Amino acid sequence: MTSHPKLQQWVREIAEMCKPDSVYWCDGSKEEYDRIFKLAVDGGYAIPLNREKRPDCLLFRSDVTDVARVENRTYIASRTKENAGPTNNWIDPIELKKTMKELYNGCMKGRTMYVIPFSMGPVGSNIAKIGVEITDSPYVVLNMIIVTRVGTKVLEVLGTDGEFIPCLHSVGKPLGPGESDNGIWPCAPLDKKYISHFPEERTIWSYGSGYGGNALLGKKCLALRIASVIAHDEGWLAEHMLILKITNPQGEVKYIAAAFPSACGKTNLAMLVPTIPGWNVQTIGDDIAWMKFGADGRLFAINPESGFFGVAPGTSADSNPMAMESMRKDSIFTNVALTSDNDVWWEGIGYDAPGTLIDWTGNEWNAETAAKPAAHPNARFTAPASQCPVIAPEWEDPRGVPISAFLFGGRRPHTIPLVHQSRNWVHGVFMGSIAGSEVTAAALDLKVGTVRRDPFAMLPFCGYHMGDYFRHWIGMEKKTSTDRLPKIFFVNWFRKSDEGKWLWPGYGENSRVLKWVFERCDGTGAAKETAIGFMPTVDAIERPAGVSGEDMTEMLSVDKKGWIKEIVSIKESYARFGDRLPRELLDELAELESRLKNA
Ligand code: TSX
Ligand code: MN
Repeated sequence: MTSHPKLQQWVREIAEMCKPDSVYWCDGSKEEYDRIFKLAVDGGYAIPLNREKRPDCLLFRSDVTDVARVENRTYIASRTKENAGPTNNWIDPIELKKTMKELYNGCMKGRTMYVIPFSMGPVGSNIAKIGVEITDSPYVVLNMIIVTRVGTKVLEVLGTDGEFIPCLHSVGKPLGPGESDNGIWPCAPLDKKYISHFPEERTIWSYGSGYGGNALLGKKCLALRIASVIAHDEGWLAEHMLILKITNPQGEVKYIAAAFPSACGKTNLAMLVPTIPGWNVQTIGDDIAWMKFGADGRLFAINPESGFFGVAPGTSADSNPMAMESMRKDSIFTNVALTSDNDVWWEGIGYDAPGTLIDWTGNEWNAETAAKPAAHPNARFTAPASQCPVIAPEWEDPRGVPISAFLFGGRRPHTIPLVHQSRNWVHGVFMGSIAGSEVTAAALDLKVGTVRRDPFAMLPFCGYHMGDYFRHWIGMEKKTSTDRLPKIFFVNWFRKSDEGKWLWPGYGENSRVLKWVFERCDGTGAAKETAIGFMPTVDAIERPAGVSGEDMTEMLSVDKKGWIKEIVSIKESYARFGDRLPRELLDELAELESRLKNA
C-alpha cells in the first residue's frame, strides 16, 4: 500500500463509485504475476500454452467485437473543442464526466479492483512519469506488468506527495450475484465504450473495452496522448517512434528514432538484423520515445515501455527473428490461433498450419476449408523487452540515449525515393508533417491509390491540436545548437515498379540505408543536393543482390511529375489544420514547389 494521501483518496473515491467486491494493490512481484496468471486460467479466460514450446505463456481470446482501438470512441476532452483540434473527437469534459460517472457507478460489482502503480520509463529517471491504473481486468494487470514497470518500487519513488497520472479502466460489465463471464472476455457495447482523455487534468478514463490500446492505459493513452500535452507544455517530445542503436565496424555508435504509420514494420526495423558485414543494430524501443535535451545540448531519448505489444500476423523467423525469440516464453498472446499441441499459430508465421487449429474465435479451423484467417489480423503478442536477444545493454539507462537522427516514412509505392535528407530543421518538420501511406484495398474508407496522411505517425495519438504540435516541433530547433540537433531523413522501403514489383528488398537490407544515415550524421556519406533535399549519389549506397542499376537509379532520383502531384495532395491534407498550421510549413511547401519547377 501507500502513504500518499492523494493516491489513497483517489482509490477510495473510485472504489466508492465502482463498488468492486474487493480492492487489490499490485506489488509487481513474480509471485503476484503467477497468482493472477493462475486466476485467469482457472476462471477460463486464458489458456496456458505448451510447457515445453511456450513456457509460462498464455493465450487470451477477446470478445469478437473488442479487437482493436476504437478511434470513433476515443475522446480528447479538453476545455475547448478548438484545443483538441480538428483530428480528435471532442466532448465537453463536464458532460463527458457526467455520462461516464453513470456508467462507472457499480460497474465493478462482482469483480476485484486492481490498483497498478506503474512507471513509464526506468524507475526514477528524470524523463520517466508515474501513473496509477485502476482496472477490473486481470488481462490488463498481466499485460501492464510486462509493458510497464509495476509495483512497490514505483510507490517508493512516489513517496507521500509525488505526482502521478490517474488512469481509470473498467471493462464495463458488472457481475450479478452468482453470475460469471463464462470464460468470455467481458466488454460493453460500442456505444457505451469511451476512451477519454482529460488533458488539462492529466487524467484518463477508459470504459467498456478490454483491448490493449484502449485498456493498457500507460501506452497510447498516457505515453502518447497525455504525455504529448505535457511535453508541449514543458518543452520536450513524446513521440510514436522506435529507437535503435547502430554500431559501425569501427565500434562507433549512433541512436536513431523513427516514426512510421501503422503496417510499415516499425517493430521489424527496431530489431533489424543487418546484411552488411561489421554493422550491428540493437533495440532500445519499438513504439514510443520520450526525449529531452540534456545539459550538453544533445537530445536524450528513453523508451517509456518495458515490453512489446506487437502485431503477430506477419511476424516470422524471416521477417523478425528477434521478436520471435522475445516471445518464446513469459509472453501473452491475444487472438492468435491455437495448435493441437497448445502452441500458437498465425498467418505469416513462416510455416503452414500444423493440422487443424482452433481459430481466434474458438472454432475449429482447417487451412483447406477456411474462409477466414485463423488469427485475427490485429492479434498481438506481449513480450518482455529484456527477452529480446538484441536489446541494447543501455536500454534502461535512466539518462536515455542521445539521438543523432530522426527517420520518417510510409508505404509509398510511387514518387518518394528510398531515402532523402532534409535541407534543415524546419524542412525536416515539413517531412514529418507529410508522412503517410498509400491506401490499399484493405482500407475501405478512402480511394485506393490515394495517400492517407499520418503526420509524424501521431494523428491518432496527439492529445491536442496538430497545428500546435507542428509549431512545437519547429520550436525545438531553438533549444540547442545546430550541430547538436538530430538530422532528419525520409525513408521509403515500399517503392514498386510500374509492373507492381517491389524495387527494394527491405528488411535486413535496410541497413544499407541506415549506414548512409549514419555517415551523413558524421558529415561523410556522398550526397547531391536536389529540389526535395539531399539524396545519396547512385554509388553512396551499395546495391543489394537482385537490385539492378536502373532500379537503384529510379529509387534515388527525383520524380518531378510525381512530386508536383504530391504538392497538390499535401495542400489538401494541410487544409484541415486551418489557421493553426504554422506559416513555416506553408513556406516550405511553396519553396519546394518553386525548386521543383526550376529543376
Ligand atoms: O517491416 C518491413 N520492412 C522493414 C523491415 C526492417 N516490411 C513488412 C511491412 C509490414 C509490417 C516490409 N515489407 C519491408 C521492410 O523493409 N519491405 C516490404 C516490402 C517487401 C516485401 C517482400 C519482399 C520485398 C519487399 N520480398 C522479396 O523481394 C522477395
Ligand atoms: Mn504504435
